[in-house]
Amino acid sequence: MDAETFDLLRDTVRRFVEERLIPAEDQVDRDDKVPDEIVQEMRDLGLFGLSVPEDYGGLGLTMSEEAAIIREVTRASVAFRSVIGTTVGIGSQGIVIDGTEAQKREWLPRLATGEVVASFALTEPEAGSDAASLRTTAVLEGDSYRINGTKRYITNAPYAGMFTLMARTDAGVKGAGGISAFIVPADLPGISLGVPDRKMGQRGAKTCDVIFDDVLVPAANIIGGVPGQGFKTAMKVLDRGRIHIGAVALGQCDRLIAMSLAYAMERKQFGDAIATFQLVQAMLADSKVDQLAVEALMNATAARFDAGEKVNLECSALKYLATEAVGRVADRAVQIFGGAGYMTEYKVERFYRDVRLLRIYEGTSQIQQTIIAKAMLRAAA
Ligand code: COS
Repeated sequence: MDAETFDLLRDTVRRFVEERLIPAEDQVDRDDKVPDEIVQEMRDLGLFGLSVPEDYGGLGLTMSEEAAIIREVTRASVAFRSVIGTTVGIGSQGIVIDGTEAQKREWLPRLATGEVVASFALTEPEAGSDAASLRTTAVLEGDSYRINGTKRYITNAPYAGMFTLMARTDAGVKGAGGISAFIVPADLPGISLGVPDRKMGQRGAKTCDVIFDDVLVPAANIIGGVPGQGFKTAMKVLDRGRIHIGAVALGQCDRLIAMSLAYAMERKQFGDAIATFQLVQAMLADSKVDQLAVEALMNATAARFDAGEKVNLECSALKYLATEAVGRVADRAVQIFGGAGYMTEYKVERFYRDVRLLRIYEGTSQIQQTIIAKAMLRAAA
């Protein structure tokens, strides 16, 4: 996208966040749902199609541009990002990265408009961090696969029109090599949803189990057409997703710092605004340093990703740095607000709970550390 059009898009999103999303945050928290009219406005703005190439009806943003837009969107409650998150990110990108031309033509245009919501189904009751141990089976019968298994904590499953599903097509291969990625339309017979999960935070973002009971999926729905490649597809999707989550953490840092500053300048104790006290200034400064460090690594990693460099170590480093940083920023925000920080009406306690998930999903901090260290050891060997 040319710079001028992109600036226009960013300004439009910024206004939408200020005028529509932030004022609706309390309602989303109360109702545990993003209002339908806001979802429609997100469709109208093209937000579901940020990462779909223009040839397939999307905006075709680069990773750097996508990260900048997601940063704007996540200056509001993360529940809004969640509406588009799986369709822009992990749910669609398997098709974009590894899909056949026919798969792209069939699915991407409807994902780009938001007509179809995509979900990513990797995690299982007994396969979380150890994704390669997943047990969902896909057994070839004629020209279809019969799929059985349960997927857990699947974001947007209640709204999904399709799942990018990882299942074991080769029972003889225990680890990553036996796994294939499938495009599974959500209306196939045999698919059912568990009850919605009750969570620590992120009210308005929906997750639940998805149960596959003798679901027949055409063999032509294997992403890229070749069985056994699904784990690698999932890893490539997650690498990219980790830049996206870095942007989510950064947007939340921006918001929390703005709230902390405003409160510190207005709240008076000992006859002065608490922002004049050096111990409060130290907390503000530490949060600014965290924000600047995340911003620098995000911009550098996204730019190198766009240049086609191999950056999986950096993707993990960014996800790790950004999500731990926003945890610290949220904790300081609660501290700066003092007693008010613990009270629901001041909102920072909600952000504090919301951002806790960022250090866990799409690969825990500990998984990122092991990915980074393994890459270092490989390079040194
Ligand atoms: N890009 C491309 N290919 C990759 C890759 C990447 N980033 N990471 C791994 N692979 C490939 C490897 O090259 C290897 O292929 P070969 O067998 O041909 O060499 C294969 O995938 C298996 O890799 P590896 O042996 O490293 O896999 P492990 O089972 O050790 O697991 C981790 C790797 C732990 C990194 C992986 O399971 C993981 O990311 N877990 C976290 C899962 C997660 O994020 N879950 C969140 C829920 S989904 S929102």
